[in-house]
Amino acid sequence: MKTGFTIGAAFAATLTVLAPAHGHEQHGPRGYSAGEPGDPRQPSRTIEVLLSEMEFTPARIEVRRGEQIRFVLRNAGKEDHEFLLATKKENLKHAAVMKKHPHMEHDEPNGARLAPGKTTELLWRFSKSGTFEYSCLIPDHRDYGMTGHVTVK
Ligand SMILES: [Cu+2]
Repeated sequence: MKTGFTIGAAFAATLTVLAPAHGHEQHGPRGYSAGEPGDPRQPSRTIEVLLSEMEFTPARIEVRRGEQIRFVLRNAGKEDHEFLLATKKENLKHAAVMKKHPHMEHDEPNGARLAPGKTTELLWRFSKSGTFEYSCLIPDHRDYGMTGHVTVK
């Protein structure tokens, strides 16, 4: 009597059911909380933003839903600063992580870290309406006032 030869294979098959890998926690399943990376072939409006201790200039901007903005970011200060475009909720969560890892670098479509005197550009499409933020999450900078607001109508 030979029984049980196929049991092993059937058992193995049930073990292949795995939870999907958890992506980068900051991003939702469809990408970014404040819209999406821009398309360089589409028209855009340029907005220059200066970063310094401890503020963004301008600290408030308004855009139309669907509008594409070419942010020209310049660190006019004496320390490193960053510009991270997200919802307030996401930035607060991210800030908590950065308290533990203050030298965390960002090289993502929705953010940049700049050394003093540096300039960079960020192309962004505000595809969602609502209120979003750009904030510097280097420990304490946000608390000292380094947050700007974007209203998307
Ligand atoms: Cu800063």
